[in-house]
Amino acid sequence: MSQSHQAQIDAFMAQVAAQNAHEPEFIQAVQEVAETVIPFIADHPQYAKHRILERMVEPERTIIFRVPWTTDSGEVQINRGYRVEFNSAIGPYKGGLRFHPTVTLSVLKFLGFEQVFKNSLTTLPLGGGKGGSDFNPKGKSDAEVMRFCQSFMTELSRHIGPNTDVPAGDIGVGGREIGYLFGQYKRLRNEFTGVLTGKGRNWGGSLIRPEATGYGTVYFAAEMLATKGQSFEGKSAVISGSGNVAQYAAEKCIHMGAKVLTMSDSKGFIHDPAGIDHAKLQWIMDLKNKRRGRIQEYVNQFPGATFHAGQRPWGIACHAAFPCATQNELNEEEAQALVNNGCIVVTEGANMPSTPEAIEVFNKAKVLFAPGKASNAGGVATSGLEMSQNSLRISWSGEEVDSRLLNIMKDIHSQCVAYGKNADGHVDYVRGANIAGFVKVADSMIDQGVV
Ligand code: NDP
Ligand code: 2IT
Repeated sequence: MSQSHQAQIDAFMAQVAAQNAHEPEFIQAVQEVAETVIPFIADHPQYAKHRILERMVEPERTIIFRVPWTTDSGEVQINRGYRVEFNSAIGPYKGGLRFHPTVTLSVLKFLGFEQVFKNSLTTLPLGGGKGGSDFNPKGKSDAEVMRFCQSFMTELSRHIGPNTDVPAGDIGVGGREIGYLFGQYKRLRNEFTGVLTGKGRNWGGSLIRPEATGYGTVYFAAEMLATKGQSFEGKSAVISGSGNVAQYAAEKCIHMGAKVLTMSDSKGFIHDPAGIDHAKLQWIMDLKNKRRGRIQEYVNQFPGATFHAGQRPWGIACHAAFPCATQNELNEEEAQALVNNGCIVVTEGANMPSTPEAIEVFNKAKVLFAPGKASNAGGVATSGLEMSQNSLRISWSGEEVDSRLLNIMKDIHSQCVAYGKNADGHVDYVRGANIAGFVKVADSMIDQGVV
């Protein structure tokens, strides 16, 4: 990178850091975009003239609210609720809700900022937003989760709508929570609309939406491997997480002929050298989704496997790695271990799971590396397909949705290659995703004037 580009990036980031002090995750996400997009803007001065990037790092609107609710024993609890409506240049705000004790404004701003680029890459008319709460659904009864969701939606309902802002799930928000949120919105507004995605099959949900993020991530990884003339047949895969994204990434890996060696949760990982097959994965899905148990219970059921308390799975030798749990869950040392053990492709199912230092390691080693904003976009893309079906008041078959998802992932891959291919043929998917995502939003912002 030239010295003058570096100076521009440093000056831009100094301003962002000053205006967003105490928001480390947000600054990390902006830094990654600035490093790739500012050199591009240098060759396309219209974006500098309209101060597009400066506008893009400022959310259009941030809503923060009190969420009071009562436990089953009658105690009053108070949580904080958020919705960051980041950018609506190409469509209504769209993005998930996260319920987890680590939720802060910084975390939701990083997620909302990345969502703008991701949604642009999907080819669909979706703006970017994110929301959630520091509420912890773990260990709560269904009735407590319902009362929390109803209180959360009582305030959120003033700010969202099918043409304004359409939330969905993320960590801690699955089908159960979307149901309670939708029920309360409908009751308050007396209106049955597609205001949320990830809905139940009987009341407007799309087939394949639960599977879409994990499936899409593996479709994207298959496209990456295809650039080297390779496939998943006979390869080994290491997956972190055991929630929605991890489960369906595992399912698609197994479909494609890979051996899945690990899954994890926040307490540690399980390693099954024989491979997690369809039957074992079904057992994990029941454990996590119905019994709401912990991944370590796997080793009691399948004694060939081992549980590694407090550890992450990146030390296990594999061809392909899929971080599918949370941000900054794969650091420099762990990236080096993956490279040393022969890993050739790293495809992010989670949002920002690799630290900047880890990404540097992958780049140096010329490992195929895809950032979540490209490779996990299948979830929000299928949410976009759910919105289309709701507007048309029809429901497509699973095959129809799956084939649209596959085509969208191929399209995103092509966009990354178009903007990210280096002179030596290596594809920098981070640069490709950031620039391709940026251009569509930036051109739309110019068209719409200074708003
Ligand atoms: P789930 O709540 O279904 O599962 C989350 C998984 O990650 C669980 O196994 C959880 O373990 C683990 N996890 C969560 N927080 C931490 C933490 N701080 N440290 C270690 N492990 C943790 O969420 P999803 O599967 O939906 O989301 C996973 C990732 O994928 C997130 O980054 C999310 O933003 C991203 N994503 C999700 C999409 C979707 O459609 N759902 C779409 C695109 C991206 P435990 O049970 O112990 O907490
Ligand atoms: O990070 C994400 O893309 C999601 N959690 C899915 C968002 C959506 O609106 O489906």
